[in-house]
Amino acid sequence: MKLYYSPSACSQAVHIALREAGLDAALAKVDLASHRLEGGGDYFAVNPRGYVPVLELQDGSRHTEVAALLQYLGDLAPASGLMPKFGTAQRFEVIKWLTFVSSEMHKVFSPWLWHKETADATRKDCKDKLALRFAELDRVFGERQYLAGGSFTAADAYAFVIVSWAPMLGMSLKAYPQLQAWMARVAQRPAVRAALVAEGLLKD
Ligand SMILES: N[C@@H](CCC(=O)N[C@@H](CS)C(=O)NCC(=O)O)C(=O)O
Repeated sequence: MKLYYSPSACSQAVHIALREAGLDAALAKVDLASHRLEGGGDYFAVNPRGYVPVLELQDGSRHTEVAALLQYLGDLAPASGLMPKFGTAQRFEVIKWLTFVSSEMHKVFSPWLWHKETADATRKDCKDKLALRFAELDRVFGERQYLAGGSFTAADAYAFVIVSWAPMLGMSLKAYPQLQAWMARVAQRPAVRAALVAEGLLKD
């Protein structure tokens, strides 16, 4: 497999899942400002949308959408616990949170808050909405250790990356102590640390 990624981008959730699942993948770094591949090449030729992540499988097929990729990888490695067994209430819970993170958080941050040309009113609306989401997660983590219950799943990998963008956009997490404690718990996982080191964001 090959993962097209950019450091700190949402592709990091897939990167973390690969490592949690113990699956081998080559990494291809993309510069999202220029949409060029490290070492040369037009990234639009890989993904006409210009987005990371793209996961390339052994057969050469290329696949997108963080929430779908996380489910695929979790299913390849059932022992990882990333995706609970098909048909269980636990799996339903994980899929629910993956969808929530994708539609209610990821796409509120991105593209709006990353683009300098976003109007102040839009920026404020996005930040207000995200503050509500952080408060909700803070309440959730007051009751459970991880998003879908007592153990780390694909939903935590996704939420971790998206919440980690908050400080980069001037949003403090100080008002959400349970959310901060969960971030610290996830950040300590060996697979998460390894992904951050490989992306050049953390020293070994
Ligand atoms: N729906 C896509 C969204 C992916 C996405 O938003 N990727 C961002 C980085 S987090 C990106 O590559 N942006 C580059 C651009 O806007 O050109 C998914 O879930 O994979």
